[in-house]
Amino acid sequence: MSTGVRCMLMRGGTSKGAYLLAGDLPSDPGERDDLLLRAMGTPDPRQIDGIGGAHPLTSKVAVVSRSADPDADVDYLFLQLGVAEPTVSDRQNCGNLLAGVGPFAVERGLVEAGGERTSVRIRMVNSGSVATATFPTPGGAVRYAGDTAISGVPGTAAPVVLDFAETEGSACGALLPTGRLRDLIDGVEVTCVDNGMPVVVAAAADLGVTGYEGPDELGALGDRVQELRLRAGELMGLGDVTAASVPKTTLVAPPRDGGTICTRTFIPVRVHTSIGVLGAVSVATAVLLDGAVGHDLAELPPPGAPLGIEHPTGRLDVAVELDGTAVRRAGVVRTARKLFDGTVFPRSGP
Ligand code: NQM
Repeated sequence: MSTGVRCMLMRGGTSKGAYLLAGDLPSDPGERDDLLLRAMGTPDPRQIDGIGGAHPLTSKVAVVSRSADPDADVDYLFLQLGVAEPTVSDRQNCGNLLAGVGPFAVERGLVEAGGERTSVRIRMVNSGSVATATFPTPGGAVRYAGDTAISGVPGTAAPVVLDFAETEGSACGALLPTGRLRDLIDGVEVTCVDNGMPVVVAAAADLGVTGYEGPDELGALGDRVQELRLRAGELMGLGDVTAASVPKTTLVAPPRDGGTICTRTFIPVRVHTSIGVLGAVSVATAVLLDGAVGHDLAELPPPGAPLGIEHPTGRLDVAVELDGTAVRRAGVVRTARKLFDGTVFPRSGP
């Protein structure tokens, strides 16, 4: 292992990460995590001695393997690595890195390309749920170039359509993990929701901001958000979430760019430059629920139309179909790109 590990660097949606085959990594999770920390250059705020990008959105790993589940083609384990802290967490999904998993599986020969387009059924090991990714594979090879633009990524690329089957909470086991549409925490009304990502939704105005500030202007709210999510984490059955990457917190305000709702998201205390895919799916689900925080602030589209989740660098359109308070399905369009394929050399010491 000290000589290097086969690794592909990919942009998945608005995130970037290292994609590896499970078989190329130590099977012991402790040894695996240690190797990944050394490969990414964690702990160090600059990750200068590794391939991490010095931000949670670029300190991510996808571990992929063939699936033994008859309902899936591949298994995808997402690992969020700390930047300055030596942490590795498998307690959340990542819908952005998910966009690269299908192409990676074809690139590595785990799945055969199926014609003009290929659909790959991906079991998200972190939550046990299955997503289907569909992307162009003309002539049997993944095509990354295309006309699809997503907010937060310059230029255009080929679309990766992600479909999520019904979920019952990714980490919490329920769509409304506290059993209520609203909870009152430290005088702030929140809705705790988990449709793929545990999120605490609060009105921006209740935290004394407009919700239209840029990420840099909201950094000072970090301590307040941490207090809120610590209490929410307990109510959601997640226990002590001091060092966990979930729940996220999303502040909502009325839309102002033709979308459904405006968002500013903390992951978990740093402000996201956009919003996570499954985070957006969870927020969209909350605003659809009559009585939830955000419902009255939203400009809801006609039934069946996508919900436009506005964020600091644009908008993420999410399709969510509900049946009462049960989720039928959710979908989103992303893009992904192979950036580099080769061997990563983890540093030798801790
Ligand atoms: O919500 C950031 C991201 C994510 C996670 C985060 C994600 C998701 O933007 O599905 O993609 O919430 O930590 O990649």
